[in-house]
Amino acid sequence: GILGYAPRRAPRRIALVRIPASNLADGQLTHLERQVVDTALADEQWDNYCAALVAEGWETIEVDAAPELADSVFVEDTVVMFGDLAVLTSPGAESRRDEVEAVERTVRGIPGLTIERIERPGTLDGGDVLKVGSTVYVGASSRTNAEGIHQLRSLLTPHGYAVVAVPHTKALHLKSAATALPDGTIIGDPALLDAVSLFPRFLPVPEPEGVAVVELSAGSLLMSSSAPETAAMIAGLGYRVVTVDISEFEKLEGCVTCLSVRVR
Ligand code: CIR
Repeated sequence: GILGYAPRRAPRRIALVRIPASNLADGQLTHLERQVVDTALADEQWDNYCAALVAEGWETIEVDAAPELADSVFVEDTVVMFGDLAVLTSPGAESRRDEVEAVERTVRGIPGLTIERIERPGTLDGGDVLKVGSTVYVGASSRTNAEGIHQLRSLLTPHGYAVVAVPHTKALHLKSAATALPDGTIIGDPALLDAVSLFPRFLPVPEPEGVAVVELSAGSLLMSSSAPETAAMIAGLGYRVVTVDISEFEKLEGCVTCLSVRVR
């Protein structure tokens, strides 16, 4: 500018993504029956998912492909961000442990982050970690054990976060059953939650695929096109809702949150 002001630029927003593995159809299943996965369609849906992020100003960084790690597309489970603190996880499924190494390399390449990790015998999947302001709800699920929760609590307490552990037995991850609107209201499917009363402000949604929202930008949310009634309900609350078809990932117990990690 003429008086030497630096031009104002929107801060860079980075989202990590990871291209689907060739053996995607062999991904872990816990609560669903195995269905035929159309891998060509999955690739197309993944492209559209990434495009939806880019259209809202996100820069996507691809973690190196892991063609033989079936669940590697679900990158959310491998690292959780708390401001500039990145916590690498210790995935609870044996088949998913090797996913973390390449994610760590990618995260180390992003300047300004502090990196910590959950260590075995602790296990923790990022899908079990629901951040609402300075409260961090963690599902004690088949993937996340007491030691993993204990380690996360030790890492986060000095940073001013309260870690609230939540028994979780009816769905794969806590975020398969509940996520949060930008105003902090937790939305979810009561039938998939062990203890809804733990949440201070809870709104039930009409469809199980409607529990997951990703905040794209102020007032804009990304949701699955499998939950039209929920999308309409949330649009009615004053949010702009962008939907993407992720049917092939839903067959593998994935949702909109798990296909990316919003770094900042
Ligand atoms: C798994 O069972 O680990 C994958 N098939 C699905 C992971 C979905 N991740 C998530 O909801 N955060």
